Amino acid sequence: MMGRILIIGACGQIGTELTKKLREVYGTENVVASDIRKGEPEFVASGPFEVVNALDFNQIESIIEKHEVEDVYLMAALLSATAEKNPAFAWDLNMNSLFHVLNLAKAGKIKKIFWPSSIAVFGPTTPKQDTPQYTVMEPSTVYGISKQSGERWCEYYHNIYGVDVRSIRYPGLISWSTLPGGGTTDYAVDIYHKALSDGKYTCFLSEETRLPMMYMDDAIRATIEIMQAPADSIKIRSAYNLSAMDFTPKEIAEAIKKEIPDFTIDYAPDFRQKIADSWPQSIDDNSARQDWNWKHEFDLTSMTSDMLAHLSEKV
Ligand code: AKB
Repeated sequence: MMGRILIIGACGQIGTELTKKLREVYGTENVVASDIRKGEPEFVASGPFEVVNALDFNQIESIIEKHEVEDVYLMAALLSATAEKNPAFAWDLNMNSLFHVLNLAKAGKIKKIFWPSSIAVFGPTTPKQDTPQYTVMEPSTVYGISKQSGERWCEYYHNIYGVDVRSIRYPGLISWSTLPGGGTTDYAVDIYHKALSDGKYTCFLSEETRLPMMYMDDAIRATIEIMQAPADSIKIRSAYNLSAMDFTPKEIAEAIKKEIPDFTIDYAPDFRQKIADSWPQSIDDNSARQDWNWKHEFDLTSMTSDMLAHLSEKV
């Protein structure tokens, strides 16, 4: 039997859905969810769960030994907007949790790591359209600085110690079943909830702010596919650009209006505008498409129909 999988940060936006999908693929007992605190009782009861502080090396090591873990998905992180409010803690959490897992792999205690990077590795001096895999990277947020440094360390541990670490630069992620926690792209989830509950939404980004985005189904599939790919097809050991769609608040509002004609939007940009303005508008992800056969499925129209259908059932 293959070793088990550990997800650190399993109660977050990506972690919750990743846990469910990995359990479908590998069996509930083979996927251990963990987070700093217990999440929804239903989620905690749905399979093996451990309370783990991502900053506690010994705790992670003992859970790995207890459950005979082979692969770790390290999803714990402070996202862009929250990180700006607490830069020192963001740096500590985002970097040291990664070092713990990289060092466990270096010591031969685990075989494979997934660690999420982000479009936040790019900055105001990066070309904004079709941002290439290799380009100028001068991130201006603490989150982006931590992700860029993390990428460098992943590549270093791979090159020097042979650690099998794989990573994706996620764009903004949109999901009906879990809420985002403290990102700049969170508006693209809130807008669907408010469209159904209030028929209107006040957006914290301006109407023409274009950002790369992806539906969660695609993001989870990409995460599992990059981890399942043969090691020699993963040519990039920092992190892969990944793309599905890009849109502005005005365009997502228009897509919603096609299904909810009375929906209205207004704009009140806040501190997150500056973060969004420093990021790419669209991403060139040819390397991921060539190396491990990445293909997205959802665009703005199909995502909007799926989001509204699922959220309407919940209301
Ligand atoms: C954020 O907005 O901080 C995240 C991201 C793009 O990494 N969604």
